Amino acid sequence: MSEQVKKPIKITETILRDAHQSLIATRMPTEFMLPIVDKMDQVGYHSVECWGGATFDASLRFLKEDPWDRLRKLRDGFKHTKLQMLFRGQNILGYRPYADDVVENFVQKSIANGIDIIRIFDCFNDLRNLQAAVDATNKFKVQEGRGHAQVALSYTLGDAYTLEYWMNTAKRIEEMGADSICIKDMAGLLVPYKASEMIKAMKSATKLPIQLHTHYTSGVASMTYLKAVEAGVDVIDTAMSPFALGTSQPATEVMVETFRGTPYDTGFDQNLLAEIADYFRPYRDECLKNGLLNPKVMGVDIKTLLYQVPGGMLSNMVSQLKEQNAEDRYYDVLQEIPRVRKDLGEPPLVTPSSQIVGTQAVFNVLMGERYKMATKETKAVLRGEYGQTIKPMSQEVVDKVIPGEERITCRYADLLENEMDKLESEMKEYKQQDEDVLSYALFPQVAMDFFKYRQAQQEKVDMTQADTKNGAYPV
Ligand SMILES: [Mn+2]
Repeated sequence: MSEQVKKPIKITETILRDAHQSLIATRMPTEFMLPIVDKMDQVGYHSVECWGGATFDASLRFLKEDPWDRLRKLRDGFKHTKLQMLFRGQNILGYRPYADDVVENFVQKSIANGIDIIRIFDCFNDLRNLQAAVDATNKFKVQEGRGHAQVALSYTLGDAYTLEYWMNTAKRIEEMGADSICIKDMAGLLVPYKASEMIKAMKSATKLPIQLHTHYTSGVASMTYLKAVEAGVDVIDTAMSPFALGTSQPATEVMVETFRGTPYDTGFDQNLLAEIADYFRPYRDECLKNGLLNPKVMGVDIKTLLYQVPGGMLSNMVSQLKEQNAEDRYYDVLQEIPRVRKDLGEPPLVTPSSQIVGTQAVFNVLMGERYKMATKETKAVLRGEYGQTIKPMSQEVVDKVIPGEERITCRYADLLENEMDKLESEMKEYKQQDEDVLSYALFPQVAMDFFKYRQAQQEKVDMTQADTKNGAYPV
């Protein structure tokens, strides 16, 4: 063999979505993003992840911004780079399963407003919960001339999650019409040599491109990327250094330099990357100063490997315990989490299953008796509404929590009536664009508060203009 064939590794930049979601509770405002978009657009990224996950909720709830407006502004700025979003399958960007018409409508509006790649995952890896979103993407791909359906497998550990399982699932994803596959390792559980094994196995099972997404939480992520790239992975997710590492992704500049001069060389301009990093660094310092960025999330948390709990779930749990004045039960809850996970059929722990398992574990510990109280969501999981888990759920727990209730084995959304009309009728007095119905569908209360705020702002502006004529300036 002479020279090795060149295969530049492709990079998805996460600083506008997962990086700030993981480090500063998704608080980066649109106005801060826009001035650097032009430079980011010149890098040559495979895509920029900028939407989905918690960005939607946090925009409406905390930043008082219209998430659709953010998407349109980013689309205007990124002329050459694909925009990517994260999508929770049948749960869309929310926390409950929606009817297919809402899923389809959301996909259409996401693409129409600027999204190219939709990364779709299900917290149980139940592919039936991904089909509607994949079909919708394929449908509007034709109509909008844009759209790529990426199915993401939530990576987790357990006896049932064998190489055969991942290979079979990869084949089924190809059959369902997806354009690519992502291994989504939300807690940083995938260690380097396992990644190598897994990528090789999945590459032998499918022709689809494979992307790897991980977090630095357990400290192994950049080594995991190195082994995955050597094993043939096509795309990796990284974050610009000021918002990299810790609970975020490996640093973009570091991975670029790692592969320089190898067949995987990205060809990115390190000076350009440095200019982009210079833009974000003062914001990082500001976040450190105002407490938005807690140094605690920046180190290595090896407990994540022991308990397999994603970072976001740990911080939720800590605040739930704090509210109950029960911080001393932290380790009891940590040990209860794997037991609850087992009772519920050993699903991956990712939104929303992570919150469901975490909250139930807190209840089980604080009530002094397991499942003495069960949340609405735990009951829904046990009834089969969130889909099928890899292992059977505990019969004992089923009998205790939902005695005598019917359980379903079909795809839950098949039982749901279309919802769009009903949703629209509930909020129509505030509707200013079709997308508002979708915001309301996902976060009814939060969206309603935002609509009222938006209206108040608009009226204030009108009043000021009116009063300018009279020479009055009401505040
Ligand atoms: Mn992530």
